[in-house]
Amino acid sequence: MTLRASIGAAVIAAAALVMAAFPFEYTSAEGVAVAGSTTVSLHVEGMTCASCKIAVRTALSKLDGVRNTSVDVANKSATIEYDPRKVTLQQLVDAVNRLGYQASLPAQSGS
Ligand SMILES: [Cu+2]
Repeated sequence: MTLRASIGAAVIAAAALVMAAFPFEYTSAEGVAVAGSTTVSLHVEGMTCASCKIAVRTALSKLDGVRNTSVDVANKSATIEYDPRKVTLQQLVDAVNRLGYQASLPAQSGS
């Protein structure tokens, strides 16, 4: 029956779309391909107290894909464990910057 055939075609098309939208290999901004989880330390300027620390940590935790965040005010850093398939490094930086702090990407260890 043609209806059944067209449903089958639609399912195949949908599957093809999903595969196209989610390529198998993910490459993070640092050029490191990671499966599921990666950790980055952002440099964060402007944090001065415990409230800043909580604000940054909370904002980061709200992002889908962020698993763990630890913020160190003294060292001006935020260490984030995240799933690069769900959230990008730029989104992490933006979340901190929206609060009024200045987050920057860590200097890459050169090759
Ligand atoms: Cu503060």
